[in-house]
Amino acid sequence: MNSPHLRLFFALPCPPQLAAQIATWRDSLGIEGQPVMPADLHVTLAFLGQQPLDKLPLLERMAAGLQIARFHLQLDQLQQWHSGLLVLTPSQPPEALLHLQRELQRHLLAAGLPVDARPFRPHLTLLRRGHTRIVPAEPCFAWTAEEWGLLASEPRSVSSRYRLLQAWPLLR
Ligand code: 2AM
Repeated sequence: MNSPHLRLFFALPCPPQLAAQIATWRDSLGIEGQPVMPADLHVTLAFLGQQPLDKLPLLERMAAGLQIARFHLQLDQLQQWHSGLLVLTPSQPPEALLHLQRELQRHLLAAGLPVDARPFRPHLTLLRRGHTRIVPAEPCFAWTAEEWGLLASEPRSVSSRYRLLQAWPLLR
């Protein structure tokens, strides 16, 4: 019998107050598509795909061992990517964010877990299957990243929802 699996990824979950502001702004743009719910807004650090539940203790131990300083993230660009993905990105990703992603990737590789070979392009997905030419916009969302976490992506009738399994603080 197959063991139970979860579709896992590490991410920076967007703080609720900022997520509400971003979602209100996104909705005001009037772009058709499948909006990501405010509670699901995040920046992915590493996507692991389907993993057996018994990998969770290893992943949690690995994450708990990473000591990374908190950082400020300025989401200041609105971009349209492949297949109607509308995203917010930082024009200047902070070094601590890049460091966190690199360290995570290094530990995942060492543990024989899958890593994405493509360059890291930090982004927060606002909308999927968007129908628009890009609208002129000058977003300016300041985010102090104080924690990161392991999330499970769970299929729902319309789109996936994301469940935070565990979070780890970024250091002061
Ligand atoms: P996206 O926002 O650009 O779609 C959960 O699916 C999160 O993991 C999403 O933020 C998604 O990015 C990201 N992700 C990265 N690689 C993925 C992949 N191969 N399949 C699905 N999601 C992926």
